[in-house]
Amino acid sequence: MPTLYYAVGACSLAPHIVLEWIGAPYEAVKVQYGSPELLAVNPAGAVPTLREDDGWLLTQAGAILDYLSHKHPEANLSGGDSLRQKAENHRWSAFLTSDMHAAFWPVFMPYRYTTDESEEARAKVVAAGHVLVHKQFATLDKHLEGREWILDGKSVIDA
Ligand SMILES: N[C@@H](CCC(=O)N[C@@H](CS)C(=O)NCC(=O)O)C(=O)O
Repeated sequence: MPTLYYAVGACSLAPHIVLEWIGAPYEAVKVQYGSPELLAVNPAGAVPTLREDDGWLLTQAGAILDYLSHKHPEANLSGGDSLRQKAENHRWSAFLTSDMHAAFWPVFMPYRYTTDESEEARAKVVAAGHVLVHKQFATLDKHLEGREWILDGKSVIDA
């Protein structure tokens, strides 16, 4: 049974949703960022991290989502197997796990983006983050116009 290491309000929600969609047994372990328990399975101290029964560990949300969709083809969550459908999967996975995800960091962790500890400096970093987040959602909104799912049918990318 796979184990998903997750944190509340984090991007680990995506593989968590996919594990629920798949419906096969799994264990969810709630962790704190950078805790010894998490560092033991992921040197970055970050979630999501997936552990298989034999001890094999997989990090990076995009890789975990791709792995789960191929491990459970019966769930039909890959977004299609043609060359272009796979390319679209990679495109949106990269967009969401890099462009979109990174846009949120200045909003949630502004102290990582300035050495100025004043409230004013941090507020400016948060404001810059909001601009980035709006930009990324505008790209996603435009793509979703007239579509129900990001790829061809419900897929791990929607999670
Ligand atoms: N590129 C990684 C990023 C993972 C990541 O940064 N996750 C956040 C939660 S949304 C985290 O655990 N952060 C802990 C930290 O930065 O200390 C992925 O896509 O899985």
